[in-house]
Amino acid sequence: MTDQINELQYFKRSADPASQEVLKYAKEKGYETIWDRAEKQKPICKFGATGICCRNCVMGPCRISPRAPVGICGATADTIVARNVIRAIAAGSAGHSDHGRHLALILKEIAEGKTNEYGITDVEKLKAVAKRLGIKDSNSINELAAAIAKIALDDFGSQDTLPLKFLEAYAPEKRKQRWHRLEETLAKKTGKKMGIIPRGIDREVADIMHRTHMGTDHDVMSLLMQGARVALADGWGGSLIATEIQDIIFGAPAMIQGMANLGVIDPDYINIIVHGHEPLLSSKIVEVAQTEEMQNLAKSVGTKGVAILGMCCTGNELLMRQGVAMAGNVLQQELAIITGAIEAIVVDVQCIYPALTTLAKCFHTKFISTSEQAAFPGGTHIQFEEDHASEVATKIIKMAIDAFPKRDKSKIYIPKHKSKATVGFGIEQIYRSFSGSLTPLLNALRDGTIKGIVAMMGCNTPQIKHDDNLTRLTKRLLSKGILVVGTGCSSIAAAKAGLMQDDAQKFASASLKKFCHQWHIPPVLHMGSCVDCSRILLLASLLSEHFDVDISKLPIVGSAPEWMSEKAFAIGTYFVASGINMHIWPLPPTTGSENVSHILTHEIEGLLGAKFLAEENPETSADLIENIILTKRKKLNFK
Ligand code: SF4
Ligand code: MSK
Repeated sequence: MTDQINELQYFKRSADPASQEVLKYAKEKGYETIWDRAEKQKPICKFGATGICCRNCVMGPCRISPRAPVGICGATADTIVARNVIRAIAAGSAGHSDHGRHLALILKEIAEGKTNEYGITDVEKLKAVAKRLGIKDSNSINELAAAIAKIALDDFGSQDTLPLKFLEAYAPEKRKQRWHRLEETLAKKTGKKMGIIPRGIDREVADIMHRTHMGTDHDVMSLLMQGARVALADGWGGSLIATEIQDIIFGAPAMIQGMANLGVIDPDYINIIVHGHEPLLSSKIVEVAQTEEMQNLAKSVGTKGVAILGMCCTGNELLMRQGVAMAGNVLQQELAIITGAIEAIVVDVQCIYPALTTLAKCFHTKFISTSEQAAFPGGTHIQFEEDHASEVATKIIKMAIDAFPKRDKSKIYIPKHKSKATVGFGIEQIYRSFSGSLTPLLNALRDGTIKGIVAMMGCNTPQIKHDDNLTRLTKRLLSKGILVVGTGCSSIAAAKAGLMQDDAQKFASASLKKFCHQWHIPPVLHMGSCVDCSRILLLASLLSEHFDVDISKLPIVGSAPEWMSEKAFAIGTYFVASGINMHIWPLPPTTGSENVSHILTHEIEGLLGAKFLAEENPETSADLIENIILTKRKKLNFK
């Protein structure tokens, strides 16, 4: 009986069978996971959860309660909640955008001939980006690359009142006009300048740190508009720059077959997991691991070779370009180590649990951090220098091979589960899939073959049964004839659940199934990593131009039903600010202010044409999303 109850615990923690198995095994062996730590944090602090705790100066911390309805300085719950939420959006935007900056700097080095480690793989994409940015055509690839890098880097440092050049070049005209009109309306109505069009990526992040400093901006609308502005600097700036330059350097994704889930771990190999967000080092590790020298070295210790496996968005970058097998999404990082067959987990930045260093010590696994920006006490740090990328990659692979003899066979526990996935649907591949034109997709949307599009994104959190909301919501949407596109950990959940293979058409409505069958696409399209939510903006932008309507009129909705990171909230905010309604769960820490909650879920729609909606139950969420889509279709006179 007790065993049965224990078993139920694992079903409650994750919907993914591979994770359930390893969770059960972890409990038996006494390995602590994020779910155990989440239990220890209960009950959750209601001040933090509702956003009414302020630590912006040391007169506090202040907490809002019936006894103390304002902070020591007089800041209200509205101010405190709005300040906290835009600081979170700024942090998320900074994370994505800094990723973009690294790529822009590398592109500059490539253009100047200062690195032999990276080059331009996709000349066609380079030319397309240059054209889009209005760069004069040139026969010199390096000149084009230099000009793109300069515009990107200028967008980071710009102090201008003019919009970012990337946003100017990529955002649809109707949306830009709406932003301009909003700025004018707010100025007229309030007598105060409130900008939403980003001027410089770094400037908008710094602006938030400044205006949320004690005693500065206390007006909710003023604060939230700046939150929308920094998010737009992320979506149409930093993230877009990351996506476009990664495509130039590593190649725009093309349809490719991959595998996902813990079952991809093969004990016959030296297994190295690459985890985090940036592809600069991880792609080099893949490249070096394939050399005869490394494979032979791995064979010399009695294995079949070296295998590189992905985790989270670093994994997504490699999966969609090179078909590198994906070990799992964010909640599975500890579970991968617990399989006992991982020689090294190599991390760059973001979404990496510091608990991994302690867990890795229970095994022979080397935890290796590599970024100047991310240190992990208890781990091994090998500094990544772009100029010595091959050398660093070689050192890491050798360290993993050296760890292998210490692998304890009795500790190996690998679940069998893994699923095939067809991935790599960047915009270029979407065109390719429809024989070079968007017309089939446009017609399908118009005649109701496809009712609408949902952009599924975001993370997992132990507060919600792992992958459950994501997969149930996705299946329900497919059954309603709604095409799903995905990024980040949400797309890994779909891949693991088999929703990115032909067979998944069985979950789709008859018309969506026929459409997918006709064009040989799965009903859930993998569009990449978290920064690649910018690809979703571009898809929306293309549809808006083709249908000649603002993005807010399109039957497109975003959803992050298991989100946890500040970056996910930044994405949700730039979706809303770009005119895409955004479904989220869990609730963000905004419920401590009725005013802020009302603006985000109601009033903002009148200003930007979209809003946030929060719902936990995936089936109810699907109904709400469908209703939004049907309303949009009606207004567009679609069948
Ligand atoms: Fe308290 Fe105001 Fe300081 Fe915040 S800024 S901690 S509300 S005194
Ligand atoms: S990795 S931000 S947990 S999607 Fe992009 Fe996953 Fe969320 Fe990190």
